[in-house]
Amino acid sequence: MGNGSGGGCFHHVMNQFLISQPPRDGYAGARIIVLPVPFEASVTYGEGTADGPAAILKASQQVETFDLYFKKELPETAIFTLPAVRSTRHYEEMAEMVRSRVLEILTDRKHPVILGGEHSVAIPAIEAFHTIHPNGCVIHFDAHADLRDHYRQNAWSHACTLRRIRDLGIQTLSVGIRSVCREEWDLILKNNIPFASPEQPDFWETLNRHLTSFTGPAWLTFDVDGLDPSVIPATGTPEPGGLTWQEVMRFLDLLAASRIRVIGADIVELAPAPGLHLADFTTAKLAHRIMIGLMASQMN
Ligand SMILES: [Mn+2]
Repeated sequence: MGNGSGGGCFHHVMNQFLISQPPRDGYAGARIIVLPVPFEASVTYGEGTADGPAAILKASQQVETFDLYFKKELPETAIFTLPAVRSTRHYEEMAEMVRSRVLEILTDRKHPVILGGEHSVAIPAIEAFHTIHPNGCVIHFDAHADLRDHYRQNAWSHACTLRRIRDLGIQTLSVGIRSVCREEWDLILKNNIPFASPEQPDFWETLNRHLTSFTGPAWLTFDVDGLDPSVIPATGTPEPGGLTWQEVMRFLDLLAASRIRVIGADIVELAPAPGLHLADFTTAKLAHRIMIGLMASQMN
């Protein structure tokens, strides 16, 4: 296991997103609250997602605060990063901490942005979102359907994330999917689960049609393996045929132009690897784009 974001000997590691020092007005003055969750328990292939949050925070120091794509810059006080949740390998222990933090952030009418960690960190965050926004929906970006009921006897595996979210009765839209098992495919057809796959020729048309049928507050759960592994090679379960960086920008654009208001987000499954710091930087830039493109417009 790597050093994660814990460990007393890593005080020099930057602990704020984008900036080196906490903003002047701290949590109270910020509208976007970053919560690092270095949780990794159900890894099935490559390891290392526990090191994701620290790597993203470190790489974010290199991200330009002015965003050329959306031609916007957030005020210096807009983003505040909380200390990482305590490291544990027990799902329920992590879930309890994430659920209560996210509930508090949403109650304070701020935007939570979780940095994972494996994908299961999204479940308690979305439970909290669902409590505050019972009519809200979930936009799910991923290479994998994550609809298995169990995986290796574990109902809280990263392979079951969307299944657990749908168990809450939340409307979902999966984007980027290109790996589905037979059980998942049967479930998609039986329950008419909305998805858009880059393996299908009408991907953009399908995505657009679904996006226009969704309204209201949303949680964006963003697995970086939805991008092509040539863009983000440092992830546990890479899958060829993913979206390019430009295509993800187009997706964010469509989302921003829709009637969906993204309230909170998680960015998960980065598994930093030596020599692949481009993946850390790309993930940090992506997290910033999500804040600028989808959340800043709701701030005044
Ligand atoms: Mn995935």
